[in-house]
Formats: sequence, C-alpha cells, structure tokens
Amino acid sequence: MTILQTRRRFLASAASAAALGGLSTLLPAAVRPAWAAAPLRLAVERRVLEVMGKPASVFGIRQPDGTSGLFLDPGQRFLVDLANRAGEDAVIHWHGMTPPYAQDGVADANRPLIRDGASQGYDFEPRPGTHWMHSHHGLQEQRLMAAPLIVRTVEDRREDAQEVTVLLHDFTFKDPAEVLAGLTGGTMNHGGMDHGGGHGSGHGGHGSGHGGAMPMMDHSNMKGMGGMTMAAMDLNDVEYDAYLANDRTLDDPEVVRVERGGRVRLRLINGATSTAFHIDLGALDGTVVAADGNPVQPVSGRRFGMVMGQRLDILLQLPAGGGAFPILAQREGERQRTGIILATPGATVGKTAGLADGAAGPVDLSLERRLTALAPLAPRPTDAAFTIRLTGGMAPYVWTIDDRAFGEHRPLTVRKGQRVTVTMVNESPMAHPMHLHGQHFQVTALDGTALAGAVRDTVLVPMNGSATIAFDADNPGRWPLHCHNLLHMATGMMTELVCEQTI
Ligand SMILES: [Cu+2]
Repeated sequence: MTILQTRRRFLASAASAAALGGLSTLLPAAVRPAWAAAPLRLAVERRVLEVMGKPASVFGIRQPDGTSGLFLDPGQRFLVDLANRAGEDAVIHWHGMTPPYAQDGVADANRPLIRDGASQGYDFEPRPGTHWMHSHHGLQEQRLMAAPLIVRTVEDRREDAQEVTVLLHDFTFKDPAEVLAGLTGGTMNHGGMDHGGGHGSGHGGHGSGHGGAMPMMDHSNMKGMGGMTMAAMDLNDVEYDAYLANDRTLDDPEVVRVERGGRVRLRLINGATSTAFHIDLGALDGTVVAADGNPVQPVSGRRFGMVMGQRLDILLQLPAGGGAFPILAQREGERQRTGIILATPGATVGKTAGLADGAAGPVDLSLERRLTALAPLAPRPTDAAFTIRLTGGMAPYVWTIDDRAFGEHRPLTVRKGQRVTVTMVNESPMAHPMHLHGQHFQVTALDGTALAGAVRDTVLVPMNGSATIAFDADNPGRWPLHCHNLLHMATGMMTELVCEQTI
C-alpha cells in the first residue's frame, strides 16, 4: 500500500473510525496540548546485536537512556511519544493493553502506519501486569522489534520480591522475508498483516481433507525450508540460528545478581515469532501467580509451557545458602534452549549448555488446565456465540480461519456490552497460539471440557484440540483475532472481532 493510498483511506474512513471511538485521542506528538504532563519517550531504532560472535542488524524499542521497553509504576498513565527511527514505516502494538481502538498499534484502513521519521502520541490507562510491545507490520517482529511493557501494581511493590524480566525470542541471521519465501515457495505477498495488503495466493484449494493429519509432502517441497526436518515439522516451521533471552544466548547469558534467601518475581515474555518454550526452573520450585498479566490461583512446579505472545509471572524463593540458578527456556520438540542465570554474591557461575540432554515434547494445555482466574468473569448468559475453525497447512504454506485468509475473512460482529464466546477448533496440522486484541478473555473450556480458567489474551489451541474463550465486549473497534505465530499470521490466519457501539 502506498502512503497516498493510506492517507486517502485514512481520511475517507475517519468518520467511521470516530464512530468506533477513540480517534480523537490519536494525536501526532506535536499537537498534544502544552498543559499535558511530559510524555515518556520511546524510539524504534536499528541496532547491531552480536549473536554467537557475529553482528546482526536488528531493531529495538528503547527509551533515551537505552532501557528496552517501558516499566510503569502503580498509577502511572500510559503517556508515550513513540518516534519511528527504524528507517522504514512501522507500527507498535501494545500487547496486553486494552486501549481505545485508535491507539492499539495496528495499521488498517482507519489507522495509518507511523512513517519513518515521524512520531505518534499515546495516552490511556494502562492495564497492570507483565505485557510487551512489538511491531504489527510485515515481518519486523522477527528482527526483534519487540520489548517488555511492565505495569506494576501496589501489590507488586508490597510483596518484597526482586523483579526480573525476561524477553524470549527466536533469531535468524537470514532476512525474514527469505525465511517466509522458503516456506511458501516464494508465492506469498507477505503484506497480509495490514488491512488492504496482499494475503497471498493459492488459498482456496485446500478447504478440507487435512483433518488433523499431516499434509503429504514430497522431498522437493522440503528443499529451501530452512533446514526443517520431517521429525520436527509438526511442531516447528523454521530452524533458527539462536534463541535469545534478553538479547543473549547461553554462550554469554545475562547474569542477574540476587540475594541469598531472597524472593524473585520472574516476568517471562515469550516474544518469539515461531517458537513455543518450556520454562525450566532447574532446582528451584516456582509458583505461577499471573498469566498474561492477570492474577491466577498459585500453581507450583518447575516446568511450565508458554506459547508465543504469552506471559507468565513466577515467584521464586531462593535458598538461604545461595548459588547460581539457571532459568531456562527450551524450544518445544527440540534440544535448543536459552535463558538467564540468577546468581547470589560470590556464587560460581558455571557454563550452561545451549543444548539440553534430550528433546522437549510439545507445549500442551497441562498448565492451562491448572490455571484459575483470581478475578473471573461474572456469571451471565451468553449473547453471542461463535465457532471458528483453524485451517490451512504446510503445502501450500497458507494458514487460515474457516478456510479463509485475512482479507477474505468473515468478521465476528458483536455489540458493545454483549457477553461473547468464541470456540476455536483446530483442524489444521499445527498448534496455534490465538491472540485477541482489545480485551482480555477468560478460558472457559478446553477440548470441550468446561473450566473456570485464566483470564488472558493469548491461548494455545493444540492440533486436534479446541479452546473456548468468553469476554464482555466493552471496547468498540475492529480487533484482530489471530495466530501469534508470525508466519501463520502473515500468510492469513487472522480475522476480526468487530465490536459495534450502539447509540
Ligand atoms: Cu498458527
């Protein structure tokens, strides 16, 4: 889409956007009234990151002092000026926030991209918890256009635990467009993330028949698919060069100083584009206390799965004797892992291998089934119930919803105030982490079994599985509902929840 088209469409649809609410709060930085409080400053920038001794050109989202992302204190407003110095157009989605539609950080017919060199202002009430920010344009997220977005609460402050934030990522030295072209055979226009962008060719010929079985693939199709192996292909599409925790591999991990006998609150963010991780706390017992920023009944353990887009807050009690404690994240289906090291003063920090002894199994719903929201939805009858099927497959590499790629999708339309349920049935040959913008939801059934699950914004729908989510539609707008595997979203696995304001 050209800038001219974007502008024309923006102007033409300004009235409808205003009807959806919030457009008046989307102000270029320069037009904010002088009496307003000073905004926090963030910039999307290019930077050089050394990965395994080799330099790589990536993006970052940083404050003027170099801090990656934002850490807001209790009661602090999300008042931000975002400068785009990426060298290309961009847009940053505030993943986990529930702002007015205009400020969600997604480009569409009503909301333009931030042009290179321009700034954009944001002003809304943030949602407490562990969240993150990332590009919602093209494949920029694969090149680390992502950062933490932490909103602390008064209770966090009282709990006397050291906050340790870890952003996980998967990394390739390749151009992400090349990686995607290797998967699609080069037939994709990967502009599918933005409304009006291309959404690929070749969809439509694969309507049924996968039914949960692996699609047939011959070896000529396997070439150029990023080294993918037959054994791994139902779990992982892409062979990455490295897995990062706060930008670093286990060759040279971040070592966080902690106190003997101290308490730690891990804020873990799976910011990977195409990798589900098993969190491995090693010798430490952990307690999950929040999912996607929302408090849950405590769940204890040492291994927890988390899929792309999800966050987990885990409380740790360190032993009085101290020591060094690797906090690891192992890729599902593989031996590769990344992580950080918690170390008390004087502890010897040994080397942790980047490969685990054995391959991890798939991330499944075992943790999800144990999660219970501390603040569940109030009981009330459902006003609008939808069932959508997650469809598509590897050959051709097109991922869809109800056999439709984004652009040909059928939006789920609701009215403001309605109690809505969406059942997502996975008929495709891979798992999908499904993310809804604009509101958090409660997980109310998994594989058809009812539960009073976590309130969150991203839920795993495994192969052959289903998940039902429920929420009260209280935020007018056109909200993306999509797979958080970037390559699946880019090839079409996205629809919209349209929440209409009735006057
Ligand atoms: Cu997916």
